[in-house]
Amino acid sequence: MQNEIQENNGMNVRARHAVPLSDSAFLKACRCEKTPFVPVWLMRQAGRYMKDYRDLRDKNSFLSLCKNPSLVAEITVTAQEKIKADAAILFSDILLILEPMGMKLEYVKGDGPSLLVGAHGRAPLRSSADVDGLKNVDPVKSLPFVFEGIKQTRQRLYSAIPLLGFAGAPFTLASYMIEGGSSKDFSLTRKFMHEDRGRWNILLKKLVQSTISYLNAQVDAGVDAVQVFDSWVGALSPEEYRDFVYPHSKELLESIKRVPVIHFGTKNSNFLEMFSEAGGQVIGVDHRVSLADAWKRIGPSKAIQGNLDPEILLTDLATIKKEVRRILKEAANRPGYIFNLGHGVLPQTPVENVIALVEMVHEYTP
Ligand code: 1CP
Repeated sequence: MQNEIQENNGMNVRARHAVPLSDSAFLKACRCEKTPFVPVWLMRQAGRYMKDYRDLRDKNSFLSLCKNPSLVAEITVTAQEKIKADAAILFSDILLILEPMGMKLEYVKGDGPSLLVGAHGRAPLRSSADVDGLKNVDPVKSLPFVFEGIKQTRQRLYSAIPLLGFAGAPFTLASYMIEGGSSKDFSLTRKFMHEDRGRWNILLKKLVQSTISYLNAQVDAGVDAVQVFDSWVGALSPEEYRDFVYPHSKELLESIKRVPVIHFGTKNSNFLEMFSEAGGQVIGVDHRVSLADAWKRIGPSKAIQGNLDPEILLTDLATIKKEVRRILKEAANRPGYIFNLGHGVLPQTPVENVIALVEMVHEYTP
């Protein structure tokens, strides 16, 4: 079984990665170059669906895992090796940067993240004074565990596997600060935005400045590409995206120059062109848009990443295979394609299905 798994597509795992890192299928696809197989990795590939992670999590809080570079490296590398993904993503979280900006960050069991203003957590971000009080982050000083985690991961990861760093996009980060945590309708965020455009712009500028320093410091520490997650941008109308978010995302995305940038969003298919224009060499699309349509609208100069519905991984292997084939057919051997999900792996996903999915993508490739 193991041999069978390793030798799909006439290539064993070593052969697949017996190239210098810069010629890895993932980095080639980011540059829209032809690849010998379709590279695949999964958002949230290191996480609660994996027993190895749950075992570590039983003994440690989520934040203490994120702040321990040796465990960060272990979780990142274990996930990549277990599922044989063609890239690893650093184990961390988009919300960590909000702590040194002056927010109290907690992960409450069952309720998700909580974000409140001030060291003692007064209330969610609401006023101009709250915005004015936010600090610009010097990431090397305030998030040293992230960069040490990158260095240790790079040492432990197979040398030809690219390592991705990441950050939240300014809209998605602002939404957690204003809502005080996760949200379904983002109504407080949109109210905040419409009520006082000046205050909104100051907030987003602060987030952009800190995130530029943060991502550049990740590149200095050794990541090979970065992904910017605008996970909740689909809450906006096209006009709201254009007026309140696009200029800020553009400034962030254009400021990261040394590695490929993946710009990911969900539920944004009615303003995908604008989202793509904001920046990123690779556009991450969700499962609510077809790849063929996304390509027409994004154009041939950018690579595309996506877009299997994560719920499909909760079904059976035959269904997964059917969907994988459909998506790969739509990708049609186009250079500049990275297989991924439309959003992150769900916690209840069977790990065998994830392993099988990666194999199916590798096998299918002509
Ligand atoms: O309880 C636990 O064990 C914590 C669960 C967990 C994990 C494993 C959280 C809390 N974050 C993470 C890791 C994480 N988060 C990674 C690295 C692992 C990997 O991808 O393999 C990454 C890239 C993220 C990014 C992240 N965090 C995003 C963007 C991706 C997405 O899913 O849209 C978002 C929105 C967050 C916020 C967050 N972190 C954690 C929770 C519960 C939430 C809230 C999610 C929500 O609002 O629905």
